[in-house]
Amino acid sequence: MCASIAISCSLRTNTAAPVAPPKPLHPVPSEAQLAWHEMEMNAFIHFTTNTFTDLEWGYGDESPEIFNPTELDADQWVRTLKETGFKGIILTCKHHDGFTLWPSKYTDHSIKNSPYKSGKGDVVREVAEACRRHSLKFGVYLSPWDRNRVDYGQPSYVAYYRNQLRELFSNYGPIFEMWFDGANGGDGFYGGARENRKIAGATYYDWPGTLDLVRKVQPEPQVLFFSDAGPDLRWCGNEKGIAGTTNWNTINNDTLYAGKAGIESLLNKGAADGSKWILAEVDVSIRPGWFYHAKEDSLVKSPEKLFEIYLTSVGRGSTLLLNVPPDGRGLLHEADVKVLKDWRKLLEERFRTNLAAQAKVKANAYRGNAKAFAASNVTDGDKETYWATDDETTTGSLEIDLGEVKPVRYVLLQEYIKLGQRVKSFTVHAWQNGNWQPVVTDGTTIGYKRILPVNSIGTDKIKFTVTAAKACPVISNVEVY
Ligand code: FUL
Repeated sequence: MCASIAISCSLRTNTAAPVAPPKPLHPVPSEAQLAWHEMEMNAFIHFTTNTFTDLEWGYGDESPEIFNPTELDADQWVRTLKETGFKGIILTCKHHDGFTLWPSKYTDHSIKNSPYKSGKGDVVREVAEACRRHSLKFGVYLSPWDRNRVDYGQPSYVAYYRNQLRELFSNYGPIFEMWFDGANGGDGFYGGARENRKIAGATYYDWPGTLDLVRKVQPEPQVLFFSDAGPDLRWCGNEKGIAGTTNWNTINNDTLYAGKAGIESLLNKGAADGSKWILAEVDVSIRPGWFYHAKEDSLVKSPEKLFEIYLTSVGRGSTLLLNVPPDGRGLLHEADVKVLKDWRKLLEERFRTNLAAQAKVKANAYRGNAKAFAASNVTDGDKETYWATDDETTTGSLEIDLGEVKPVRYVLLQEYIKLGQRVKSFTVHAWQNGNWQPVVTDGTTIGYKRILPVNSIGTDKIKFTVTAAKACPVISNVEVY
């Protein structure tokens, strides 16, 4: 009796096998990379002797005695950055001049020989602790090029550099990102030699050995390494705040190494056939220089300019690393703080009402006709659900019905990148005067996030069409503002 009832029940309730989700398209991001994508905005802090000598690249012969911020308040830095939307901070613990913002036991060119707190100060600790208080992640920049060191260029310098990394990674809590700067301008003090020194960028530092060491000192949480060539994060190829309109998170890093000339365009775009997930970070300064100079107080970028940079970085699937340099008092300058706050307001205003949240969405097709992959998943506010097509279908479209004509300025798209970056090209149309009018005709990549400015149109329906993809498209979110 039971058996026959069971059979007829299963027929009635249609217990067909559930439709399987798409298989990942490799490479895919690591968990730490995914978390980093979601941070979206981090701040860079450039602070060292340059702040007091008015230079951008200290020569390495400056006296530690000039380092004397009289009102240093790391809490003001971190509080301001937290309030204005940043999720992490990367501090120049040592810039090219070689001066260390912590009392390193391996050098005298250090805060320990400055008047700051009578040589007892430690700016790395102050910033790391303020980050912890305000729940921001803390990252470090330790310049490989060191214009102070007598042995720069020798193997012993690499050992020195590693000792300093060991100090930073052992004593200041979890570090989320490690920034390796590829710059080497050649000339320097070098312990008094005052000469030009070049190193073989690809081999001198033995990066694999250095990274292994760091991972051993701090195995968890996983630190992400930034350099021109990764291995986790790559430079976006310029310092203007602009990721490529085509921005693949994938690239082949065996074709790259730190300092190699002519790779900017490749870094900017990535490679559709890349075998590694190495996403582009967009570093840019709020001022013309990376360090504070009083003469640049009137040249702080405007809130509108920062908004534009937000669109060309976060809006192109990258993470923004915005530099905000403290002044000689040891404070973020009033001019920068005002711009940051006004920019925040602008972001909130422009992205206040997501018109898609209340809209009806339909797709031309969805995976196995299963609800789990239906169009409505792109507006449910759940980043774990998505619209997907059948495996053999690499195109498809979504129609978002706003119900009535509304002014639209931005369309925001997100791929479910846990399953890889897939979309190669797409278009956006708006329904106007009884026709689909093209508003984006040449869209290429989407990735973690793509925000498209669409020129303030009035429309009641938006159509998003994937015209080509490496595998079936998997779209987790669509927003309309
Ligand atoms: C460059 C450096 O030379 C600049 O001083 C700055 O630190 C910037 C972020 O990277 O390579």
